[in-house]
Amino acid sequence: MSKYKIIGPAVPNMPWQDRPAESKEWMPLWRYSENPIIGRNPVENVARIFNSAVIPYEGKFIGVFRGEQINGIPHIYLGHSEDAIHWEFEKEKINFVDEDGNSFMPVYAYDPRLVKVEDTYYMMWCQDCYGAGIGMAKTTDFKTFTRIENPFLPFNRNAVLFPRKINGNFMMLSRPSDSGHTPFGDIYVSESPDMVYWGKHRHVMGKSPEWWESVKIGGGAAPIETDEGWLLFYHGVTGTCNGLVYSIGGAILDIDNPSVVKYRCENFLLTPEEWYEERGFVPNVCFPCATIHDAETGRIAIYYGAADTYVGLAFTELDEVIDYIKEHSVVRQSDTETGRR
Ligand code: BMA
Repeated sequence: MSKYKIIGPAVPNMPWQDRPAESKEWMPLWRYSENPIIGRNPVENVARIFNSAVIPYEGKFIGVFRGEQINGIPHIYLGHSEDAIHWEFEKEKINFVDEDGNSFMPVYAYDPRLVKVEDTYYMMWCQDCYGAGIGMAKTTDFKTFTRIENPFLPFNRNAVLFPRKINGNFMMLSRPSDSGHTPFGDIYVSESPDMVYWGKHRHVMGKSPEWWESVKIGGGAAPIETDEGWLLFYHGVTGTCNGLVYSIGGAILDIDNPSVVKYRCENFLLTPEEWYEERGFVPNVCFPCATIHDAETGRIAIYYGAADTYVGLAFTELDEVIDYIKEHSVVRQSDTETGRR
């Protein structure tokens, strides 16, 4: 009998691997043994795919992938998969259109997230907005991607939509900061009745004194609805004499007021340890952008970019990860002082 419940559909064909015997049982996540699931030069003229989002679609899986072209400029590529592990990519980057169907491409696009709300799939990414800003598009068929209004002023990154409206409004996490290699950043939440006008901006949680997330944090995968609250996998960044290190953290937000942090794990859930996380275009990066999860079994697969070069897959189970977050939870005043109550 499971202790906690994922609220959502069953995904019986989701990727899964039991915890391997050699994995430390006190660690809440374990890696897929065949990582990385996407290697170098995966598409003609694309050197690396990483920081990407996937979702169940018509009994199979579909995803939006950050493809670093061989001119160094990132764009988003569509991928299809039967098992959410082996991916086939379309050769051409996604051609975004405006509402009249005319091509409307961002100058660059990276770190996409993909979230279904009701019958529509929304994609959000980081793009040029005279500095780093958030771009958004919607699709219902993964053939036409229509851009919608930019939700926030620059500078901002890591926009992550909640998978359903809350109190009648769309809700989205984001991480306002400055342009360039942002030296600071907390997670905020904003609301919109129509995906055009966003407001009621609230602080959710800040960087913390815990060293692994002491520089900045940012939303990762779309929050998972559970009977304990919204389970959020996010990234936390530390600074070293040799550059930044990105790890995966976990928190649980209030189900009706997600600006309120119920539990926040003081330990990272996953940090760069494997060669594909430590070695690549940017070393020491684990950057979560999506999960696939099954309400029937409580299984969760986390997709994360590794070293700005590869895509890795890690697994956990709902009971295990929630208990771990609760047992190691430290919620500080900076996570609550301006939270909506
Ligand atoms: C961040 C983003 C991510 C990237 C990370 C590490 O600022 O640009 O796309 O994975 O840096 O380079």
